[in-house]
Amino acid sequence: MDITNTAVRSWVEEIARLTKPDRIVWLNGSDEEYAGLLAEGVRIGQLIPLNPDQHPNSYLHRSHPQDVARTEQCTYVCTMSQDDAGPNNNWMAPDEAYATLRPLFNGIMRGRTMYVVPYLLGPAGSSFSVVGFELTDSVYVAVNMRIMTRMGAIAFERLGDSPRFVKGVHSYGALDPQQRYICHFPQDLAVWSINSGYGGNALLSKKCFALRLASWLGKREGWLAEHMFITGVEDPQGRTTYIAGAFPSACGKTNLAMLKPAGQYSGYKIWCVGDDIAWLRVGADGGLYATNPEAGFFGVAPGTNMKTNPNMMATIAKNTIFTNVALRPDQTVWWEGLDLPANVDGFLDWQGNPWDPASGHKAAHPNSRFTAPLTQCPIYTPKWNDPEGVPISAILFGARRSTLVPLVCEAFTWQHGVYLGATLNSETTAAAAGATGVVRRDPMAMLPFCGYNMADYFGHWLNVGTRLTHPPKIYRVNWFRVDGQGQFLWPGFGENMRVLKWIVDRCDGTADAAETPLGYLPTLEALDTAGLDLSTEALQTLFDVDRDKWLDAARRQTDFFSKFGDRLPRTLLDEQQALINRLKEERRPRWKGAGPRLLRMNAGWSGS
Ligand code: GTP
Ligand code: SPV
Ligand code: MN
Repeated sequence: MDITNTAVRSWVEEIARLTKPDRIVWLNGSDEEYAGLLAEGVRIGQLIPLNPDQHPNSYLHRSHPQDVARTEQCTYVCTMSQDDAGPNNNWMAPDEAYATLRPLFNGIMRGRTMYVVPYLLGPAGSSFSVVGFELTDSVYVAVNMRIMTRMGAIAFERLGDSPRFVKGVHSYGALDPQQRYICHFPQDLAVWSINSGYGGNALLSKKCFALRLASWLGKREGWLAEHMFITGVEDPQGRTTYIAGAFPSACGKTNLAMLKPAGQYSGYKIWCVGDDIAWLRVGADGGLYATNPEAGFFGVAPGTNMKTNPNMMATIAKNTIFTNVALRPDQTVWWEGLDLPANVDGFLDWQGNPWDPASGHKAAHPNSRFTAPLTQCPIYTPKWNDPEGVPISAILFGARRSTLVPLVCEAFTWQHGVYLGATLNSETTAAAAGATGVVRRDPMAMLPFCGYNMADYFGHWLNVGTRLTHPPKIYRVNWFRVDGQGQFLWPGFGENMRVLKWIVDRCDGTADAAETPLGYLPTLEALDTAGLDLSTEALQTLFDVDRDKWLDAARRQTDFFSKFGDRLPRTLLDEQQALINRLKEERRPRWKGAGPRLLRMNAGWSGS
């Protein structure tokens, strides 16, 4: 390739002088090149070819057992001042970070190939889009980037002579977890990552650029980079309502983004625009518009099957890279949630060891994943490529909460919605290293991904709201409430269509809601529960508003808010106080449109 952009050339030369690869390969994104990369991956043992009949052009990768998830403790935001990174980020001064990293990168690519991966995040010709480059010595990273981004010549076309591109430098190093760093330098639009090959640590287009650096850019330029799926709900009349939703890692974005409506909703169509990241801007008409900067899915394998997510099963039927799933003797893949055959002889677990189900350990790693092209999704929409993005009518904040939080609740206003997002609590999952099931604050599902002080981030959200002439409605949802036996109360997956339907109808102004201290909850008449195997007791729990517990929860938000000191927007404290006041109000039946059944159900609020 003839590289005429001098800024790119001199930067690649600079990094090559430091890392000293044997070879530099500039990638152009072609099919032949991709085939060559896959062959190279097989040759060096990073990729295992799968059964060509069952999994055409698909491969299995087994990672280092200590390198299976994002490592937040090794992730730094290196702003000049620590306050700009905020209490939500690990911080190192830029000079100190470079001084730590340079010796680690020095000569690290000796005997290796350095791949130069050019890519565009967002549609060609869109004002949303930004060019990035990743320099990596990992062929696994290179092939994943080919799936996850618009990779190759398209990036050079967009960049022209411009020196403005995101500079990603990655080496899997020695995969040493003790020496692992993922450092972000917003001022330089740069990310340096070493000693991990795992998705979110190593595919620098994804969380590092499209969220951490992009959120920082968005703050400066007036837009938002969010950990959100984007999906369109087309009603039987052919009108499509677009919804964006932020749920923490492994809390259901991918599944909701390509939901298959259950039976009675077969007249509705779901259109998938994206499953993990959204860039949002205020349009000329005062509406909020979203694009998905990515071109593929890096999804959680366990739990994915024909019942929970048939669209994803179709998406990953070919041209897919599987990471840390189990392998059957016929070179097909398996994970928990797929049918388990009676005979598991010859099954290898995610580390390649013979698997014994009786041992109690899982065959696939709980954070095992697949990487597949977005355009293979049967319900992907060409709107994904629309330079204008799609107009967003509703924003969902979802979390994994076994207690307290109702199935769905609508914010009174944009500001109240920002408060609902800012106070999101969720149980930790296997997507990040560390204990799972621990409740932690994860504002807007962005705790690990916001590239600057979250106090300023909340302020930015409030600001964007003032620029919207018709802001989307904001909802908090929770599919993960459990009963006394620890069983999920809500069937979830395709049945989440019932909740989406209520939300779409709310956006149209045709669905009823009851006003509660938390926000608007659906009246039982408005939320379709017909045909569900749900006891009255279960429904009661799903919509219960326990005043005492909520008062306690609202008060406990003070600990979190106080971490941000004076930088926190007052509005959030006002919203907290307003919630406390509403919860303390005497049982005043302020219900608007509440059905009698709901009134009975919400005894905790209406007073008993
Ligand atoms: P990241 O890719 O880590 O950002 O995750 P995600 O938010 O896209 O989560 P995903 O949709 O992959 O779901 C994660 C896990 O939650 C999977 O094991 C799913 O089976 C499970 N899950 C998703 N939706 C539901 C639901 O509606 N109900 C229940 N009970 N589980 C769900
Ligand atoms: C997540 O953890 O939220 C993911 C996977 O989507 S990763 O790319 O590793 O961030
Ligand atoms: Mn994610």
